[in-house]
Amino acid sequence: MSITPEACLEIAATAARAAGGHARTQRHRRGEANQRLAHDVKLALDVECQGIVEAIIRERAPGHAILGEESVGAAETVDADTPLWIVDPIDGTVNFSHGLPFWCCSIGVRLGARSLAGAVYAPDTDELYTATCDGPALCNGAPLHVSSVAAIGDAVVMTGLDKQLDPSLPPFEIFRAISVRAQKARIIGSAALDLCHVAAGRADAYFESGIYIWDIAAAALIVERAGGRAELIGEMGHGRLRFLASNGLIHEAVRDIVQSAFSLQPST
Ligand code: LIP
Repeated sequence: MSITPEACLEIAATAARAAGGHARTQRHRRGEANQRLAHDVKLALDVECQGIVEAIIRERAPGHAILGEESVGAAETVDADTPLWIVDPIDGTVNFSHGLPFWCCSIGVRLGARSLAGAVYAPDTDELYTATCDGPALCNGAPLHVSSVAAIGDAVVMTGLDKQLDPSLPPFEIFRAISVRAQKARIIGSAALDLCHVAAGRADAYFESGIYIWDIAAAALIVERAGGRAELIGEMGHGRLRFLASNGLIHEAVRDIVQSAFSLQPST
């Protein structure tokens, strides 16, 4: 199934803008919840936005596979020749549900293990972050580049707290360990936006444990194409991931911090 990365990006950007625009204009309905969990919420608008993205992909890229946060399980048996569209219709759902501006629509496209394109649209700032596997990382058309911060003590490190939060488990330890060593640790509650901030050089690294592929599929490519580094550190089962991205210069330092906090074996 042949499609160029540029064509994927055009579709992903169109779909991200359409879904993000729908959520923005319908934000007065942000309290409509299908399900409320201890540390998460499933919004009616999340499902609607997923539907908007899927309709655009199915029309413009028929036969491609789709894996979405709100349509999980639909794309578990994808062959290596079929592009997979990985969708988080509203990343930062809890922020959105409270009216905080840190949320976005994230769409990544992969062929096998290779990322072809990614688009992240942040409606409240009207910022569209994009990249293809062979093109530059851009924000609203302007080139992005990671920071040149080389010392962990000068770094801002974005992180997040696992949805399946248990105060006795490591996320608080991770936050403490990063806070002690970095200039600042920050939690804004949208993994895709965290990664875009790394790509834009506003933050220097991002680490989170317990996220899913749809949180990072688009923006990890954007970090890499902005000159940074993205690394899957571990898989926790049930699709949950430990993921690190950085400007490249402080990558090992952050990895050492989180691995010692988790008592993991160093990766090879
Ligand atoms: C969220 C992430 C956030 C993380 C949350 C959650 P959602 O995605 O982007 O950074 O801390 O646990 O995964 O659920 O809003 O799409």
